[in-house]
Amino acid sequence: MRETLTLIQAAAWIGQRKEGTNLAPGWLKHRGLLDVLRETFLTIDDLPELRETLLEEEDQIFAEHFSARAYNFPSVAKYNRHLSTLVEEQMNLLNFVLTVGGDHSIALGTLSGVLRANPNTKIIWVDAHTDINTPETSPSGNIHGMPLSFLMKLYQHPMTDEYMDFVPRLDPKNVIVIGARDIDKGEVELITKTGMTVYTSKEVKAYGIETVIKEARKKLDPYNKDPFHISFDVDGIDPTYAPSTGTAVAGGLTLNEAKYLIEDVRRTGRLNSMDLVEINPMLGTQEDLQTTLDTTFSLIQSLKAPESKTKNDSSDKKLPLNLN
Ligand SMILES: [Mn+2]
Repeated sequence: MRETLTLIQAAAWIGQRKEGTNLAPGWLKHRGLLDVLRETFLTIDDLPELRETLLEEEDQIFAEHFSARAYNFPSVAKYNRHLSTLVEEQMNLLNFVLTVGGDHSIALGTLSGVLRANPNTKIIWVDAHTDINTPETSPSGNIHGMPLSFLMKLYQHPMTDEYMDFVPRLDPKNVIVIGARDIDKGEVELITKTGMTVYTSKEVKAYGIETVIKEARKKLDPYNKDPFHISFDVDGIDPTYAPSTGTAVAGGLTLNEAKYLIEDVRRTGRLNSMDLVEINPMLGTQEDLQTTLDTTFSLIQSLKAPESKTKNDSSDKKLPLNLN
């Protein structure tokens, strides 16, 4: 169980079109994020915020020559190349790496870093969407809906390949999406083609989160040996719990379901990293912001080690189970 946490603040927003996700790490810190983390981990290593540089000219030239759509592609790719190095370094220190976004395009960087450090890592992707569009299938052209396709190398083009050489290939059978309920037409085809497992939020309601996460883990990691990464998009939860996000869709996971999921994976002792993305403090009323904040902190508290057994743990200092 990793007890030292590295906090990476991925202050990014250009993977989609609503400014504000870049402000989430600073806002969360201002509202007490470090205190919440200190309750949950023994040591916190808080790295400086990683800001974007908008390469306007390069992005514009790219857009003029590219036949499909992927807005700000060079800027997003270069940001994530940098982020991947940072994540890889921190993973190699055997720290728990929590990356607070940012929009979900930052998963290009976090997953690349995590997979370079541990190629066997299994990914649990909590999201209202499946984020597997390519620049050809995407209705919006926003890269936050495309990270899985780039990671799986489903889209290859000399213009994008040139920027994506830092991305290792993610095997589709090493990722499971949970909570999806807004899947684009082109994505359905890609899901079928890759065989990626998706549990919709309806399936979570039907079978129960306990069954779904147990099945997901068994499928990803049948021998109970591999590390896990959770890429958590707050729009995976129902908007009643996390309204301050850019692409909210009704009918999501309850907070308790989301917490159970995180606690279950953490209990394996092999959850080594997590992303928390798409929080946008510029969206919603004061009440919406408070609700989103409470939810975010509650999700982070789910990381509290349920049975913090280390070799030297001779006292009965066990942390209590946190299942409510
Ligand atoms: Mn997402």
